[in-house]
Amino acid sequence: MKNLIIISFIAMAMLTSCSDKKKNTGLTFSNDLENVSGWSDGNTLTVGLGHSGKYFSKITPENQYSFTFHKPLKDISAKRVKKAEYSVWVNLPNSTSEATLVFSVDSASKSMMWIGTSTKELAVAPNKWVQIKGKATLPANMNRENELKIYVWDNGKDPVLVDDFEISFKD
Ligand SMILES: [Ca+2]
Repeated sequence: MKNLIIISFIAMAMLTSCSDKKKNTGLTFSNDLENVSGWSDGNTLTVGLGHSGKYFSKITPENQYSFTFHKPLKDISAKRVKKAEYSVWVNLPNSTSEATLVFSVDSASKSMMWIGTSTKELAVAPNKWVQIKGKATLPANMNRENELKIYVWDNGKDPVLVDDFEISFKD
């Protein structure tokens, strides 16, 4: 009997762990904060028709900086971060609108690295979601205390919608 109780206990535990994938559905909301670390929203989170789902980051000439990924290099990897590949989807209202995908590394007092990929370099059709991509190679002597940032900068005259960042590092 004792064995049976232990077996059923294990079965119960397995069931619980299998159904542990929480979803934000109905009236239940969860957030394990695992994906929030390293991101700040800059008061740009907007509800509407996103590239994915209904949430995106909306930037304007007045509030120019999108959702931002920011971490000290030492917190990204225990080894030296050598390369980064990153992308984001943007939606511009006019053919004259402009936004720039920015990769930067800053020390406490100054900018050590800045790479901007402008929508001007792409044939961006208005009111369509388009993907912008960037790549960066970090110099070997880069101080690991320095903070890396990736975000979209609204350097044009119109609001710009931003969604679906993808960032990968090689160490
Ligand atoms: Ca989204």
